[in-house]
Amino acid sequence: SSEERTLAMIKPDGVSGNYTDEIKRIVVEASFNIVKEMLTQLDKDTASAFYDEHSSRSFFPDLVTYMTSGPVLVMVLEKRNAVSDWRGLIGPTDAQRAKISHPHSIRALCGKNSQKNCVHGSDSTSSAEREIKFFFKDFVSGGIASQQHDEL
Ligand code: DAT
Ligand code: MG
Repeated sequence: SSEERTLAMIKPDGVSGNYTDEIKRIVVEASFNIVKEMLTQLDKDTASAFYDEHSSRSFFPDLVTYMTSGPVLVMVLEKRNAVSDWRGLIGPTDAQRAKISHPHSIRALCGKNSQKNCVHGSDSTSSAEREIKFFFKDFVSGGIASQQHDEL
């Protein structure tokens, strides 16, 4: 099918700030199907591995501390053009910039700055594939997925 999947995450400040329901409403309103979801607490190793591409950046230690500061809600979202549509919906990395340039974006809604930006979205279809496998090891597109469908 033409359906595509992306990995979305509501980060610790989004969950603790009670934005989960509002973000899920936006997700459903934008015609995404939430095919998997998992509330989990990232440990240091997991957060570091997830953001491995940024491991040499100066902000990396703070990023790992932030991402392990509370529960996160990880979701697999499905629709046509899921990857770029979700990136469009969340807005730019820096939530302060998002409030100006993309005032209706999710990061404008609940993000604080370039670190505490409330949500994650895969940046490409290959990242989406890696990130979905990272959190849902036995979840492969088109296969057992339909049997594991989690209703809202
Ligand atoms: P995105 O989450 O928009 O894909 P990214 O992949 O460049 O952005 O960075 C991953 C995360 O790292 C980002 O969501 C928050 C953190 N981060 C990025 N740039 C940062 C910066 N300049 N200062 C602090 N944290 C930053
Ligand atoms: Mg990224």
